[in-house]
Amino acid sequence: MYQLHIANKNYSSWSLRPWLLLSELGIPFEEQLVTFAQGSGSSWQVFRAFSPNGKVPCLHDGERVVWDSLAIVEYLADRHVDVWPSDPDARAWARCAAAEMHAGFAALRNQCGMNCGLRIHLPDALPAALHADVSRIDELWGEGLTRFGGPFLAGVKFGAVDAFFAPVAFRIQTYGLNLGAASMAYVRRVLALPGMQRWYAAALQESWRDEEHETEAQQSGRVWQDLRVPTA
Ligand SMILES: N[C@@H](CCC(=O)N[C@@H](CS)C(=O)NCC(=O)O)C(=O)O
Repeated sequence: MYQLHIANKNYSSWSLRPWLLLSELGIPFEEQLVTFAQGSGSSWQVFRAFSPNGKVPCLHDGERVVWDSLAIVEYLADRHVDVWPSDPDARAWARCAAAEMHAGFAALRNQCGMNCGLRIHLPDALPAALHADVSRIDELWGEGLTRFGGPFLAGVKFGAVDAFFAPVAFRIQTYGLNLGAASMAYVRRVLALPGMQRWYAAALQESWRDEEHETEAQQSGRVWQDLRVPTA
């Protein structure tokens, strides 16, 4: 059976992507959760025990080791149906959109780190780069939903492109970001997925706190709610 190495569910946006894809497609896997280590660079040393680049997620399939979320998705696509849509137009679009997420949206990733259990007020006027990222996501989602008819980004079925944007749904919830009506309806659909609900419930039960992620959250805006269980 596949073993998927991930980090804290509250923080690890890259881990969420393959975890959600495996969960929603009903592909059996064993989760190996290793919490972030305190201190800059310390996680790298810990994660190196199972991941060549010292990062999560990392998939083990017997002796075979596959690291990086996009490579994991492609590895799964070679073995399972419905990772990418079967329609060639939808498949090409889904791959482009997932690649754009994988390589881009730096402002959103840096200024609105995933922190599932927190609720944060951002300043009224979003920094320009963050505003541009949010607008592009709104545009991209609108395009996918219209062109392929929804309810998911590349058509009727949930797939890798939705998994790639799933952490954005948590960010929208945490930071109260506002997108157009179609995108907000899509966010509600993604948050309601059984896999997302399981991930979220587990994230709220985590009593670990990672200093670096917590500081980032404090710097991004005003934290007005913390729904997580208290620290251990
Ligand atoms: N491009 C990588 C990014 C992976 C990544 O940055 N993972 C973070 C956790 S969400 C990590 O392992 N950080 C540990 C560190 O940098 O020390 C992917 O797509 O998997």
